[in-house]
Amino acid sequence: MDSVEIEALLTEISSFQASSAAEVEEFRVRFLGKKGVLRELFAKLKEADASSKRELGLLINKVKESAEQKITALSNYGADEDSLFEDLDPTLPGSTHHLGTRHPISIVKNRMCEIFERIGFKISEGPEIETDWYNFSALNIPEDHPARDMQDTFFLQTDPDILLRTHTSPQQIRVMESTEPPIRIICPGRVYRNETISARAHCIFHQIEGLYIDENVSFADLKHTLFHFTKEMFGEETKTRFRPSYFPFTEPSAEMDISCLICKGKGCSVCKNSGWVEILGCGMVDPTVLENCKIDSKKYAGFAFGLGVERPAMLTYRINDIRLFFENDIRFLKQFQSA
Ligand code: 2NM
Repeated sequence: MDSVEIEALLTEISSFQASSAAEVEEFRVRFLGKKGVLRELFAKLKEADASSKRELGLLINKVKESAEQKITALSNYGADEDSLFEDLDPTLPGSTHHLGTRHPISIVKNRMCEIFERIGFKISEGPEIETDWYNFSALNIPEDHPARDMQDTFFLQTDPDILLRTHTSPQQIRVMESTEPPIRIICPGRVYRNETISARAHCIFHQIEGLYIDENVSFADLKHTLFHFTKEMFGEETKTRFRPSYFPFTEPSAEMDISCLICKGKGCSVCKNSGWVEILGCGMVDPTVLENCKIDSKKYAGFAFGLGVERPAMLTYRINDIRLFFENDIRFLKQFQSA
């Protein structure tokens, strides 16, 4: 017996394949059986020269291990196959896959975006961490405006030029800076305000803001666009009204109310008995803002609007506490089964 013969056995073992349990058994008997190859090898080892005993012993052990491993591998495979057929009941119903649910804020945000996309607006998303210029200065918000207060905005402590955006309009500034009109965009996203958290207010919420810039854009275009949105979003029978308002970045400015979805305008606790619910702010983009973005305000005009996602979502799904949106309680989330 020499190491060449043993190497040949090792090759035989590693290349062995079986197509039935009987063949595996035959292999087992050949190598590990009472009169098997290994018995024989160990017997011969006793007679080997003292000088080569150690080396041969190691090789024979290797043969034993690889034969055992091969049998384990093949018999596992065989057993799996057998039990697969034994245990399989083809009359059982198939296993169902549990689908996740979309977050109600995403459902409502997507519906809002889709309404505007259908009339030619493109979606544009930007960073949540912004600079003073994009969030405030470019939007004509003065140095002493209360929104710039530490109480209202989250600033980076070591650099007050860096902040969490308080609206998505900074993205509209970026687009205006880099795009020649016409511009028709919707900017959805998460925004941050340093509010005391309650059932009605949270320090995180979601907004979509719209912007339309071209030659001869008028307030009538703004109203028609928002009327169309309201009817698509809340139903054909929903009424709208405009109230004059003020924003530093638009002139003139307005807020838009819709007839209360809960009481259909009759008066209830949600609309505080007024029959109306405020849903958005809007106006004609102030020429100062256009010029800040190097857009010629003599040639171009535009309208803009901003609306929150949480309030319409609360009205749609009859949710009375805004905090539910941010707790990720599975019992809340799994109620929003959608395709
Ligand atoms: C609002 C209300 C009114 C607005 C203005 C702009 C921009 F970038 F064009 F100046 N974006 N969004 C705007 C106008 C937002 O939210 C209540």
